[in-house]
Amino acid sequence: MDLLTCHEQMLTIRRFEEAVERLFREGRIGGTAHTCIGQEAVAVGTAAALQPQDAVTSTHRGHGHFLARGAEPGRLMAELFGRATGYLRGRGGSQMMMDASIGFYGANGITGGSIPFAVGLALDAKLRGTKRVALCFFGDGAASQGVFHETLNLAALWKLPVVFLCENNGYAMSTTASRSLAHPHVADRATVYGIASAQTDGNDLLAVRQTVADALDHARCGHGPFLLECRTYRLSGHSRGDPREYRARDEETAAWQREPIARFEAYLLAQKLATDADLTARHAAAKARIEQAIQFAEESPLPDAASVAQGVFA
Ligand SMILES: Cc1ncc(C[n+]2csc(CCOP(=O)(O)OP(=O)(O)O)c2C)c(N)n1
Ligand SMILES: [Mg+2]
Repeated sequence: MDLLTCHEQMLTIRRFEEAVERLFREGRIGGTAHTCIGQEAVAVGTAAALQPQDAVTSTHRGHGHFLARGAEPGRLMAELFGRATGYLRGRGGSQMMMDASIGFYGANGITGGSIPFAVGLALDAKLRGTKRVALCFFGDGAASQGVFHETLNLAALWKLPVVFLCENNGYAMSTTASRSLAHPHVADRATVYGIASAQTDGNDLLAVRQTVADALDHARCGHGPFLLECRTYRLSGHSRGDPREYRARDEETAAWQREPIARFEAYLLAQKLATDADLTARHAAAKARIEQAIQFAEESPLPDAASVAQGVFA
């Protein structure tokens, strides 16, 4: 993925997430969703480093992961609207979305729930002798779930090709990472399992892309799992309608100064890869893409009532 495509993808994600928050406020979509405003560089930097055959598992906050991996905004929006054209024909919504054909093995509403899926995918890759690496996203909150330790242990023991990518956005719902992590660096937990690890600035797209590429290479070459911590900030509320009473507006204002898109744009301008006029046009194009996605979703049919039992295995 070239640098301008990375920029385009980050803008698509930002505008998508802003639209999702607005559509909830307006009562046009139901259920719930967790947006990733401020975390776009983690999703896109990672996608830029992945190879097409690689497998990704995601979290409850996965729209950015999915879009960066190649999901169509219209079909994802249609899923949130519960329409038949959505990725899961409108049955899954935000926390179930998946498309294995683009190597995206699902979001997950269970905190830490997708970590063992990635280990299963990595075991499959190892047994079949493919060059696939599985990468799982999870949060700082999920890092203290028991399943994280159980799977790290097995993955290390079996030397599986898996990258554990902790998106440390500083919060698990209203709890700050400083109140839930005994030691501030999740990456250091790799030591007890004897696996490789790194930390990087998750708001720096180029740093994420490079560190993820190194982690993937490590796993692909047979050196076993890699634990990578990307430090970022969740500018969004936890989920829709979160009044964010647990943190000061000053903290958010300071975090907005470090947000990844403006930061990457400063780089593009400094490197003369884009002009101010280019950036303005790119912002307008991203807005139009998301408006089209909403229109596609709203004009799509609801699932046919006769299909209600399809995909029900109970
Ligand atoms: C097993 C389980 N426990 C609790 C919850 C409720 N819950 C939903 S999101 C969340 C916080 C997760 O925090 P983190 O892993 O840091 O991800 P983030 O929301 O910051 O992206 C919690 C506790 C859940 N969904 N599943
Ligand atoms: Mg978190």
